[in-house]
Amino acid sequence: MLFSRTIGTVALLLAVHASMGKAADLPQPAPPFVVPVAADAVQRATIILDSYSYAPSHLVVEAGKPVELTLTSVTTITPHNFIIKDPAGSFSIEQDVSAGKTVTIKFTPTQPGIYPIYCDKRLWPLPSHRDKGMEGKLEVK
Ligand SMILES: [Cu+2]
Repeated sequence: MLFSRTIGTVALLLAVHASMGKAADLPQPAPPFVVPVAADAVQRATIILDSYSYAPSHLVVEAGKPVELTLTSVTTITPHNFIIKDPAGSFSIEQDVSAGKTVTIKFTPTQPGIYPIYCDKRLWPLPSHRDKGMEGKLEVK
């Protein structure tokens, strides 16, 4: 009897703990965007650059297949860029995107991992665009 009551108490505490965990997770991060693989095996996505964000900001791709990203700026004055680098050196992209312009970049990530994406533009002495939230990540599986 005492045993079953103890089990019941433990179950209740676990349920309370689980619901507290959910509440503590707010606000939710941007949902990951799984980049589709086209018939030619290229993983294509379009990213909108604004002040100060990338949308989508979290891309998921497969290792060993080319990634082609169309970068479209929707700003009227502010220039941005798109930086993503593999510390091991397999790719290194630093692409300027002028206001209102669209450019395409292509690279092939070979190592699974999470690579930061960011804009390092800065109007001195203001904080960089990355500091203002213009960052994202590429998740390579
Ligand atoms: Cu920027």
